[in-house]
Amino acid sequence: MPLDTNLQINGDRLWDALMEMAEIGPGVAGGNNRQTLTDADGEGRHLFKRWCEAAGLTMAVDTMGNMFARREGTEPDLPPVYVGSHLDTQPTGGKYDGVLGVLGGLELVRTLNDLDVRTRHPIVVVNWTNEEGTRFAPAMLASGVFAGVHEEGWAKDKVDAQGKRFGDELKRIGWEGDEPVGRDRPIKALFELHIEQGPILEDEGIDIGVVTHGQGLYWLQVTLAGKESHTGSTPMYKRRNAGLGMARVTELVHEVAMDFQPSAVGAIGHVEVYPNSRNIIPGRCVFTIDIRSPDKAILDAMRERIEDGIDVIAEALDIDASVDEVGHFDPVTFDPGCVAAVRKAAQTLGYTHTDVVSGAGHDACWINRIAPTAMVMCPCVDGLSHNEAEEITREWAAAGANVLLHAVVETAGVVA
Ligand code: HGY
Ligand code: MN
Ligand code: MN
Repeated sequence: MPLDTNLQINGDRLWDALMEMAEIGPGVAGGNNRQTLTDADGEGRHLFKRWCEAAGLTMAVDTMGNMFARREGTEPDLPPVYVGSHLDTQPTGGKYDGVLGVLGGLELVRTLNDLDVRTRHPIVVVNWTNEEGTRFAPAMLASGVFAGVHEEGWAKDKVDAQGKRFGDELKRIGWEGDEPVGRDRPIKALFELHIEQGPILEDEGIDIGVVTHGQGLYWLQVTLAGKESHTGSTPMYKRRNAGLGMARVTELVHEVAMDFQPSAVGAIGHVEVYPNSRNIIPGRCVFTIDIRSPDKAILDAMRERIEDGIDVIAEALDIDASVDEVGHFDPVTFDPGCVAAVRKAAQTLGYTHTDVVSGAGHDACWINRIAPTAMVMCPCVDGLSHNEAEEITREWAAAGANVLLHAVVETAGVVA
């Protein structure tokens, strides 16, 4: 039974929730710095929990801090339909990356409550811990443990730049739950609403992205070791300059990505230079290469070209090089049935829509390995994200949440 197109979320209430959440962990330029397992993350979790409980949901938290807010179905034993994303942000993040997916899920529940719509399957709204992977690599860490990709102890031993351990920080903010992660949580399907974080939808004037695939990714942490020495008195021929090596690897990553256009991207976003003194030639540089492609063969070919190139650069500069894989997932093909539900919802509601490949990684990419999963995307201004100036319109937020609502409720089954 197709849902009535009048079944729509309350766009103002969703927008108000987004703005209220954005007040927690504010950035310095209008965005957010609510990094995972910080006090601000803890505060945002408490706000989300209060809202969920006020909406009649029961909250469970697992041992990785993943939050599951359940709306009962008329058939409680049926596997729930999950909807959600992440509340943690980049250090200079926007107000909508991840947050729109979590609060769009909450708004979906609030709307069903308003209209007293019951579904056969329960609905669970999720906040996944540490999607961003900035403070603790890799990204999508807790959804990865939930999906059985990472081992829990390995994840909890991850440390941040100050040497603080993930497991200790989770305890410190009081959000280590008692539910064993990943166990006894059957999933009928999962839908994640997310801003596109790219320019396609806005450039083409399209309301909704029906996400059919996601790019694959490698995060390669490189350590180049040369020799610290005086920038003034060391002759050029005697230098073992790790900083020069890092510059050449940066250029190499860009060149390799450009060689595989249009199906590749590459950059280095994280850099540590030692001893980082104005008049000492860098003795050691540690940095992370981020390469991505929707094509696994291209992704692997890029990695091989870059690793071979690093050896050549190290040899030429008489420095030592080591490469550690600190993040990886293969390109993702989302569940055709769930993707069709998203497409049908957009059609029913009369939104313009197009199939897209997600450039960014998402928790849905891991959950797709264990349950039927799909994503809904809305445009963002100038395709900008991972920048405090990240912006969307109320209309885009509402359209995305309405498509999410219809896809989820169709899948969960409405009880007349
Ligand atoms: O890196 C990503 O794609 C995601 O934003 N964590
Ligand atoms: Mn995100
Ligand atoms: Mn992000």
